[in-house]
Amino acid sequence: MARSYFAVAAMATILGICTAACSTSDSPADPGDAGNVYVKCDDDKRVIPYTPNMEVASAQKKFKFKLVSADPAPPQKNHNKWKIRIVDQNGAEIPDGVVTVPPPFMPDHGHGSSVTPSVIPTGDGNYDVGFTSPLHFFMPGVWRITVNVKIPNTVLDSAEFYFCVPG
Ligand SMILES: [Cu+2]
Repeated sequence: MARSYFAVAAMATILGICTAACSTSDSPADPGDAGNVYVKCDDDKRVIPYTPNMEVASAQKKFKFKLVSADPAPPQKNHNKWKIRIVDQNGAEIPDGVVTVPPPFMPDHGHGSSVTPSVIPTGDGNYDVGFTSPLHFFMPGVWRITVNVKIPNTVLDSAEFYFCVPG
């Protein structure tokens, strides 16, 4: 009897902490991880509206990072495939350097996807991302997709794409 009372009390405490922590969000329309409220975040200041061949500024300004096309377009919940293109300032393919895309991250929720998307070079600075292992946006909200160019252990340049995944 006493044991179950404490179990219930402990559970209530955990839920109380979670309610306080999980309700904190930069985006008032985002219900967090709570569930089934329709998420509208396309007016979020970080989010960029999807257009084919969209380019985002990179951290080091060494290379140009372009999202050539997304499938589905615009990005949607669950599995996504992107064609990206990364070239130097003269429009030439990066001679050496490996492109990596870590698992997408939800900055407002403090968690990411557990899936590391595949990155396959297809020539002339083009890369298929998510074709054999997906870009997995498993819930609605703001997602950050980071693209790195590395030579093996050093990041030469990187860029971030922010998208609102509705749902
Ligand atoms: Cu989330």
